[in-house]
Amino acid sequence: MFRNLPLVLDAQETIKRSLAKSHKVQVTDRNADFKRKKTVIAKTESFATSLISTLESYVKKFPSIENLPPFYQDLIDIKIDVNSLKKSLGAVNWAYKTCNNIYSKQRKAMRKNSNYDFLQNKQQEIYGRLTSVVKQVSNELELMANAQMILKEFPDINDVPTIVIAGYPNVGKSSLLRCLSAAKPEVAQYPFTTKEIYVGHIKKQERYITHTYQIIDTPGLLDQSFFERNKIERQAISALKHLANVIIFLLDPSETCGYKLDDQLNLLSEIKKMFKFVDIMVVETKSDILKTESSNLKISCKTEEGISELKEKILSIDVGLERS
Ligand SMILES: Nc1nc2c(ncn2[C@@H]2O[C@H](COP(=O)(O)OP(=O)(O)OP(=O)(O)O)[C@@H](O)[C@H]2O)c(=O)[nH]1
Ligand SMILES: [Mg+2]
Repeated sequence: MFRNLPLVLDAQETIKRSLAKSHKVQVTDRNADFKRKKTVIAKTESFATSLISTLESYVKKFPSIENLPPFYQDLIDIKIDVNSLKKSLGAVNWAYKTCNNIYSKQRKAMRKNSNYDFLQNKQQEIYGRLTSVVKQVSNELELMANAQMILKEFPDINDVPTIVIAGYPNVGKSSLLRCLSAAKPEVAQYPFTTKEIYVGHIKKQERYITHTYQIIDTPGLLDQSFFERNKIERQAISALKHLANVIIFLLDPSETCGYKLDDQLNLLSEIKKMFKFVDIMVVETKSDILKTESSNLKISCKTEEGISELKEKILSIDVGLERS
């Protein structure tokens, strides 16, 4: 979603690019004296307008946080300090306006006077004043550039039926996403391996129409109150809250995940309370190690037991499903 954002450069690089552009400017005039003067004016114009439009584009092209879908707003809130980002956008906007004001005044003075020395002095003055304004917002530009890097890493979420896999750490959520789709989230023996949201897809062909289902792997959750949740866990809660049409809640009755089944069941009741209006499919993992007597679907990513049945259940989810 944010892959094509224009790059915000730091203060030095922003200035350097506008200078490089202005160095390329050439003016033709048969009269050598006119040519010299016109060249100073044209180079100054090129530098100033390029710098001003660059600053303007940094602010204008930055996605407006309020207009983003709520899941992305949450992610921004979790991963970026929104207040600092807003302040930085304000500061860079100030720099854009200030440069614009300085140059519009100085530009008139340059046009009115044809003395070469005066023009050269004015050029130096304009370069000096504009670069000093840009340098004043160098920290803010850096913060915006960092925020952009984080935004570019955000997962692409589409408006299609969405199944969110949730559960305790280490129960096999990422293994299941790997089993169901082509996505390759990291799988490891220790808890809290997954620190981000991962998205995979499965498709269903119905006559000439291909329906896509989005499967989302989330970081593991412990049974604790929302306020104790760290930033990684909050991403999982946000995916459940804003994206899930259906939740697949994984239980690991073998407890090889390192957590008691009772604690996992407590989390399940919490999730049921939090998301009353979302369908929850409870699925038991690691059936190759242990199978309970319960009526829950049992799967194993090692032996693939139950995987095609689970896939069928997912593909039978109503594709016109609206989020409740
Ligand atoms: N025997 C067996 N082991 C499994 C199965 N599924 C996952 N595992 C193992 O369980 C461990 C954790 O698997 P992951 O898929 O990383 O678990 P996770 O829930 O994504 O873990 P976090 O990202 O830390 O929350 C790994 O060592 C897997 O190989 C299974 O069906 N059977
Ligand atoms: Mg994982």
